[in-house]
Amino acid sequence: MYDTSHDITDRIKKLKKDMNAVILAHSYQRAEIQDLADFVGDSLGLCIEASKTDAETIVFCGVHFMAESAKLLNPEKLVLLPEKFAGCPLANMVSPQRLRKLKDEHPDAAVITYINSTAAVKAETDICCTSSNAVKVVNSVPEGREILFVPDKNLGRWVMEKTGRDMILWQGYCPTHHLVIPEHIEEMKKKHPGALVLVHPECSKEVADTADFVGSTEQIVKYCTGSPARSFIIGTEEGILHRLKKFNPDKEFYLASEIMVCANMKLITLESVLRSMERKETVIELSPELMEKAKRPIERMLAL
Ligand code: CIZ
Repeated sequence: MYDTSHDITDRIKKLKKDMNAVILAHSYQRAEIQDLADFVGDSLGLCIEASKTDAETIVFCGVHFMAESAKLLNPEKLVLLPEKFAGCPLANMVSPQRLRKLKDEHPDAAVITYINSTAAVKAETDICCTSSNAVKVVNSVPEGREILFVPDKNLGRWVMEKTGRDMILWQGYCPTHHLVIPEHIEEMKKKHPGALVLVHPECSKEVADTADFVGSTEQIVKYCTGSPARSFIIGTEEGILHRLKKFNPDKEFYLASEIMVCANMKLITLESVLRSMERKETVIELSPELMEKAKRPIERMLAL
């Protein structure tokens, strides 16, 4: 039993050394987890950082599909997810069986799958994308070829607008982003006149249309850090505010709506990180065949 967060943090740091581990935290994690981590960022950036280290163990503070991606890109490393029930509702809105059925109906289509998906769905995919590179990935598909875009309908619609390409959109969505409505933004604009509005492309069209900038978490951080503006209304998961404030202590950041908190992301606590490292759980295990198939669309994306 440990009394204070200070004790827990010291214990985690010792275990990290003993296990030759690296701690990765997604930008949507709790502040204390971000402060503990070796790297903080988006899911793909974190997996790439991990592959550059000589760590033997990756403790992935994020949700299940992210830890799977870390395993795909670091097959020889032990990957631990501190909370086994930290899932992603968006990733769970598509199954490989249902995707195979849609592919059967569109046998010539290219399948583009958002990184927010399970390894089993990635295995059914031609190429992956992130919210940072989705436009580039869609533009890489030859004109005239049909595209199935999976699973986020909001990101897909936004990319359609940006590229002028028509796509068949899987009807999935991230509840944390999709449930925000323009009235939330209007209310925040009234409270904070002059603040710029930045939202994630997982938000609905109605919300994206109210924004000064639409982009991924990394693009939002870059935009705010480089902007001469002093205050910002942020339409993505609450955890990003910690990073934004850290990089920009003299600027003001306001969450677009108090509903933008992902309960799955917040399952991970200092206590669960410690428990996970002590007990070596939950280990991410994928069969060699699945790894082989699911890695290919990520490699294609990275090669672009
Ligand atoms: O790719 C990620 O990590 C997510 C979930 C969103 C983003 O925009 O970074």
